[in-house]
Amino acid sequence: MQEIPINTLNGLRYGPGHFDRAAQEALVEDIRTIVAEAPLFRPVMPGTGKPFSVRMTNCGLLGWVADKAGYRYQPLHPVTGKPWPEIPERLKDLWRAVAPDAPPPEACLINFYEPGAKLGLHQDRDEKTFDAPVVSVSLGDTATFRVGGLNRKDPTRSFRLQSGDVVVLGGEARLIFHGVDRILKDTSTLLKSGGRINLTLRRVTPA
Ligand code: MD6
Ligand code: FE
Repeated sequence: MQEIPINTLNGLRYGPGHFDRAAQEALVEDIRTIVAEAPLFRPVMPGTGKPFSVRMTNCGLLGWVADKAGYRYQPLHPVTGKPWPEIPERLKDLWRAVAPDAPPPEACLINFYEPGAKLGLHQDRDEKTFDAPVVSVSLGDTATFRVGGLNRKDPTRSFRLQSGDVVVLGGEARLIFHGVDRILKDTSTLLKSGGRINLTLRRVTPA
């Protein structure tokens, strides 16, 4: 993992090619199993009700949802009313490897981007603790990932996330603004119909 200093903050780490092709394929299989049990849904912005361009689901004890009422973590799928499936062992292994001092992850948000989808600049701050990092895995088409500082107006830089790459936002960088500008079409053969999956593992409650 390489440390990427961002606006003088430490704690943004980048692991290019952390997962090889075989591991990426195994992760996609894990995700297919999860999506069969916990179907993708399209969240809407609180207040305005504007739909996100990404579709989502979760695994873990808690899942992140967004609807007219707000952003929150909840133990049940908003459509099926069932508990979220378990976090795959392969992802728990990743968490232990990159966040050995943190308690186990409670939530894994699964974002699915079709070509054209994006994710606005945001902070991950709906958790009740910011002590643990947020750990992400990219699968499928390459994304341009933008990272800034602790204030929305701070300068940003962007870099490409390819299939198999891992990003960790921890330490001083735990609450930096970040987002996905665009998905670069046909840059990966991992997903048969194209697009991109991003997985983010989080600790939600204090240990
Ligand atoms: C994405 N990622 O890569 C969106 N959040 O599609 C995130 O929002 C993210 O990559 C927290 C930590 C790492 C991330
Ligand atoms: Fe995020």
